[in-house]
Amino acid sequence: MGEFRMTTVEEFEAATARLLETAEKVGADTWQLRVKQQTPHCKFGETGVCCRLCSMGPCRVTPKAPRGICGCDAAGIVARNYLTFTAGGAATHSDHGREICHTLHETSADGDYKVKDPAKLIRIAKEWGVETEGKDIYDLAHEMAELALLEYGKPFGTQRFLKRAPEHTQEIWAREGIEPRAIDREVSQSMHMTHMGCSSDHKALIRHALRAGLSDGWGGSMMGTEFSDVMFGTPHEIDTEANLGVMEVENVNIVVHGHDPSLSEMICEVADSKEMIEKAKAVGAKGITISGVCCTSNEVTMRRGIPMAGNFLQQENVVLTGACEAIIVDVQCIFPALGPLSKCFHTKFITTSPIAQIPGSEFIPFSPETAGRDAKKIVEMAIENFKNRKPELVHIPDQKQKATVGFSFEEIIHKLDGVTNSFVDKTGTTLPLVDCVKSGVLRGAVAMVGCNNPKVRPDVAHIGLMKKFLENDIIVITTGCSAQAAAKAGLMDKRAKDLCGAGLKRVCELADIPPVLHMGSCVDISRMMILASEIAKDSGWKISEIPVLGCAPEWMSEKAVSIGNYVVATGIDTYLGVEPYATGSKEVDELLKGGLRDWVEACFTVETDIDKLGDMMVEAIEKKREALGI
Ligand code: MSK
Repeated sequence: MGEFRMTTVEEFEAATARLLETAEKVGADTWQLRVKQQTPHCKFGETGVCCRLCSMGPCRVTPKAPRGICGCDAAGIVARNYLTFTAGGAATHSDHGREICHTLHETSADGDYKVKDPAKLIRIAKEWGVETEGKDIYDLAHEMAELALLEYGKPFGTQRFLKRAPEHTQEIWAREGIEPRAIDREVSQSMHMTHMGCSSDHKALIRHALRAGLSDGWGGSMMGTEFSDVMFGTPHEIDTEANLGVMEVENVNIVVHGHDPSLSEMICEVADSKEMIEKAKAVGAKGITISGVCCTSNEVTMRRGIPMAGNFLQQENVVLTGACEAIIVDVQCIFPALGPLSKCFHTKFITTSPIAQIPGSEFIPFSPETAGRDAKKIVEMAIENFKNRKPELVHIPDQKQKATVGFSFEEIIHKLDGVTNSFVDKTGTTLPLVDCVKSGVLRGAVAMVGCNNPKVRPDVAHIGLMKKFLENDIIVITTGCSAQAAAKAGLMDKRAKDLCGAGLKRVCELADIPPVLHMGSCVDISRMMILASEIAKDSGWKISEIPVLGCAPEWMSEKAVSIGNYVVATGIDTYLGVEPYATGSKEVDELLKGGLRDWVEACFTVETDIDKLGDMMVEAIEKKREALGI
């Protein structure tokens, strides 16, 4: 297997420093420079007390001026801002889910999009009470797509997937009045509540933030994940690599970035064709390398083993290599900076969605109806661009790690079945895992998610915390840019088991898994909700009693706040390394960091000292064990 060595954050930084020299040479602007220009940040904004919801203001609340012109106090202003932030995230994730449902509606036996996991489609159809017997799989796919789309705007009832949660959790949601109804309704009501002259009661606003978040996690995101699996395949264990060294100097390099797999799946299909490889050879390249950034990368790595070039704060680095023929983006987390930056190189910056149109890009609208043709056009543009490289600017850092990925909920269960005989005699459940936790072989689990944020030294929090958890026999499941940080460091290499305590190391050996399990993209945090629910049902514990915690140490986006809300509302204590803009109101701050426990049995903890955050989490897991008497 060879000797294993982690890549350190210092080594990441040295690679970035070398790329920044190229940036300086070509006069490119980078986020490192812009952070300096934007620091210090506005304190009113940072604490959430700036209100610009009407044109009487903007009002900024201070001890001397404790109310806005309309009379709203700090608690009302902070809570309104928190709710609009959440609604932005819920809308974004859910709209991604909606696009997936539309793509499902386009599937056909001879079309660009097919049903790759019919068993999963049938399983969900039965769960939703849809007759499946004797139905053509594509008729069923279209029927399910229509039903799924109705989840966005149905006039009555609540989200269909809520029934997947344990009864106790469903009772809490009903008791607290936070069961999400139609997804668009929860987002729309958020905007209505925060409009001038509507809600200023901070408790009502935060309560609705939980509901809007739940419409994302148990609605839009869950449909995004489930129907992506139906079309593109449910992920199973697969080997890949991570970090900028996955780009290959002699190949045409195409980088996919964003979130929606509909486009990237098609790009991968086309780029893999004999025709395109021949074309690449005709322009002097050896072949085509597709790699990814952010969650589009996670989607295609989970299902195809496509290598991960990097996470959020590395998106400029892929262009700075001078070896990126095209960076193709769909939606979300795309720096507008890629426009001017790509102009300093030969890189084609291609936007494809009307939702994310960016100056300095070439806009090639992509739609599920013409997917194959659109993807071909884009790949051909990248190939043609190979000859325009400026060799003097080419430098790909020699840095990459092996990673084993593809741990969907189904794959985790499959892996557990492999060790069933060692623990308990029950296949197809989470019981082997529960048994490990009960016996103390595993102390618990942490769901690590979220972005990078320049407020935290990039990747340091993700990797440092993961290492601490592994040493303490706490298994890590992860998604999003956190997953990519782990992969770049080497923590998804099975040999990383040697970094674990004796118990976790044994579990990794028996189950043949790495200690950090890649569960997918940001919408795939819904997989984590399903896992937590199944553990609760199998163990008889409430979700809030399981020694499992959520953690987003470097989060930055509205989506992350929406996620935080639904993870907490599902009963999982969640730890953040960056403050949400809520410290300007003692009432809101205390509600988020404590009061929520009375509503949903969990709350947020924020600690910007990452070492301390890790210690608090290890202690919290031990406390949960103690409370369970295990
Ligand atoms: S991509 S939301 S920076 S995790 Fe999902 Fe990464 Fe955060 Fe975007």
